[in-house]
Amino acid sequence: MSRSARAVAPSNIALVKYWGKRDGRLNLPAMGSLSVSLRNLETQSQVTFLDEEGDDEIFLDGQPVNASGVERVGRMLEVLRAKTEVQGRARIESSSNFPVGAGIASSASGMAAVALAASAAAGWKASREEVSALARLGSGSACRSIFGGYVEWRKGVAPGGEDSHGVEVAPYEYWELDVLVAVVDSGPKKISSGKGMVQSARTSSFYPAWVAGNEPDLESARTALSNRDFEALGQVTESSALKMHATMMTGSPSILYWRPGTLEVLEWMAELRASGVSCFFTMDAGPNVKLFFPPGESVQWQESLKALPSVERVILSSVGPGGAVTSHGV
Ligand code: 2P0
Repeated sequence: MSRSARAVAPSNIALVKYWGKRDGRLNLPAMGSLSVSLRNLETQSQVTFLDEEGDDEIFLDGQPVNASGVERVGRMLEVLRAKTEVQGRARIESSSNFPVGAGIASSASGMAAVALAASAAAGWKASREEVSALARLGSGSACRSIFGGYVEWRKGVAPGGEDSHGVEVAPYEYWELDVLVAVVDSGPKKISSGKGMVQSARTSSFYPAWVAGNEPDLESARTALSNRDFEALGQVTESSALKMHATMMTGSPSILYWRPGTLEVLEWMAELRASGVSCFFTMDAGPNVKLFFPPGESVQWQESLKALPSVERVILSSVGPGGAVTSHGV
């Protein structure tokens, strides 16, 4: 008797970033992070456990996933097979509604959707925190996409990672900030986040300062969030993104994810802010820029952002809900 379930999970963008691991196999972070889940940027996943032996089959947007994807999903399935009765091979079909591998946290939403659907299909009676820790095995930042709104991923201390999972610190309704994603390059990135962060930790002389600044940044972000202080949240968010990119750039070999379009968008935003508009930016391990605005205030800037020569497209988003199982059957 095959069992299947379907789930959806959002992408997320960190305000206070994760960049460095204390355990690569379990994706245990060297620091905490705080993100928002993004509306309109999501992955749907259908997971079926079949009554037959054999290799798992994993597709993303109709194409078989690469070896790294198979290995990462395999880590989650191995845990589920150990915790439940389910034994047969899995068939997984996912689809995302945004560019994959371009620094819009596609692995976060993809792995979170698989973790939710696979847990439900396997009949695992788990808390959302346990599903979040499972998603972390697929991709570190995926543990945050299980939840909606403002999500903190605590570093944790347990060697097995049981306490290293997402925690919803405020629901999206608390402060529904607008987000414009300026896509300046939708191609896949040349170096994965996983490899990049190992390289930064090993070789950047900035890395110790980056780690030391994490707890003060988290504290500033928590305070800004509890006061709904847009400017203070913007300051810590931009600082965390720039320190992370400085750490990447100063490793050996240097990693530079930025493209000319990245700077074009940053300059556009600086001019907007100089004219009195409230906004701030962040970026992930990629060239695309995410711009934050107070609730309901982004749409009027969408067209002029889209008109920049290097902007391929603009995605309208906001702080939104978390992942969910959408159907469940035998
Ligand atoms: C973050 N990023 O906090 C940071 C900021 C990218 C830049 O987490 O190896 O796909 O699976 O743990 O989570 C992207 O890295 O890396 C990421 P793994 P992951 O959102």
